[in-house]
Amino acid sequence: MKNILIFLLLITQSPISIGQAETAIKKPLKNATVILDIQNMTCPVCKYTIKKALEVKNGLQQVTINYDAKTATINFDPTKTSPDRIVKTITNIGYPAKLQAKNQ
Ligand SMILES: [Cu+2]
Repeated sequence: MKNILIFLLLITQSPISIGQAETAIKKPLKNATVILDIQNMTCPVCKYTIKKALEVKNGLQQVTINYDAKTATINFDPTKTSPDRIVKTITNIGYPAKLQAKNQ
């Protein structure tokens, strides 16, 4: 009986350690953040237009647009998009954008 208990203990514990190892391997690479200057935002609704375009075309979820400062702070996965693509997406929908100097 004692042996069976030890055996059960071993088989119930091993999947946990395998699971932890997989989590460590699948951990995503660190995201990057850029700040852009955006022109032509004429009303507060413009920021939602820009956010939507970035979600659809670049798969971006973490976009913070400051209407008063005319800037966008964007957190992105460098393996899925790039600052150049982000700038093009915003510029193409009518809001000329450029990276702030401190990003470069
Ligand atoms: Cu607007």
